[in-house]
Amino acid sequence: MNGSALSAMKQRNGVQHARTDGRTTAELIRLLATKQRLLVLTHANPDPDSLASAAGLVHLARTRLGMDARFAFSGRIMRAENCEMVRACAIEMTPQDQIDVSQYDCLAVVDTQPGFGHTHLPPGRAIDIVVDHHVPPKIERPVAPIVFNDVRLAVGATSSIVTGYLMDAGVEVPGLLATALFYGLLTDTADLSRDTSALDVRAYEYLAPRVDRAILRAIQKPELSSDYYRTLREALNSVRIYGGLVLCSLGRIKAPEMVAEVADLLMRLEGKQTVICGGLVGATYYVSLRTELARDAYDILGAALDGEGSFGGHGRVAGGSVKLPDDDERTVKRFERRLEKNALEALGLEGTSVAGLGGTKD
Ligand SMILES: [Mn+2]
Repeated sequence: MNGSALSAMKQRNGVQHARTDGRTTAELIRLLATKQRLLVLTHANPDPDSLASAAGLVHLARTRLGMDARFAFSGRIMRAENCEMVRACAIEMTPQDQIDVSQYDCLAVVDTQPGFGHTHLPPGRAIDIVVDHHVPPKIERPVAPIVFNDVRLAVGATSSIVTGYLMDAGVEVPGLLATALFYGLLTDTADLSRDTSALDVRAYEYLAPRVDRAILRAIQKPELSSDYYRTLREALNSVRIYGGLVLCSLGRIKAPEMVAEVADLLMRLEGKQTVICGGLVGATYYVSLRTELARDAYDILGAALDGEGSFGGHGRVAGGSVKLPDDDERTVKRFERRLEKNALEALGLEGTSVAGLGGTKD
């Protein structure tokens, strides 16, 4: 095992301690001070942790350095919770395709890294700043070295790292931003129950008294459409259980977030160990995987997709998508059979009998 693999393993096992000495923040501020205009980017369809991290970095650059800073996103804001977060916390964001990247002399990427499939960065442009907590992707040919590369695998949320910068820099965090960062931290660490480092706890304690509790509550329990409940009914009817593996096909869905929602819900089913949910939007098949096995969710999903599509994730959670040749029902069924077969093989469950939620063999 080489040195970096060993240190990655140590970091996974939580040996790496959260940095709290402010040296990293000082480096970041020194870099920002040499720039005029900052563009903050993240992965497509940003989740609460990435939304809050981006808003926090923009706030740091504007408040501490007086920079012209902006957050640009690609894809769409999914889940009723995330839409409510953006609305209620007044997160300023511009669609990436409406941005003239050449107007910015500083590019930052938060909660993801160049090289990830779900991260669409301006082609040919060097990235100056990366702030993330995911295992770095293997990149064949980076455009240029990243000047400030703060990737902390032991930290549960990028929101915690960004909160650390704000604390170190002495920048006051207003209530709405504190609420966003707090929610980002809660979602990525499942209320501090997983992947939680000393920095996550420190950020939590710093943000907690600043949070607008009524807004937080509104974000966590937003209204849901009747369409949501209809999809849920169909999804539950389709559940296939193979021992500890729960598979669920949502068929055609309006928006891809529903696969993750149902996967989360099914992870509370007694007896489950791994949940895989899939659904079709256009001709793209979206997959969400959750597991409580020791094996990384990313590895299991990789084996289940067997080289098809793109995917990401870490720890107990992974997601991906595969562009199918067409949206014909037979094409979808064929793909789902492949996915099911690969998943059963990956988990050593070949030959296990199948049951539905009602317990009847189907
Ligand atoms: Mn994150």
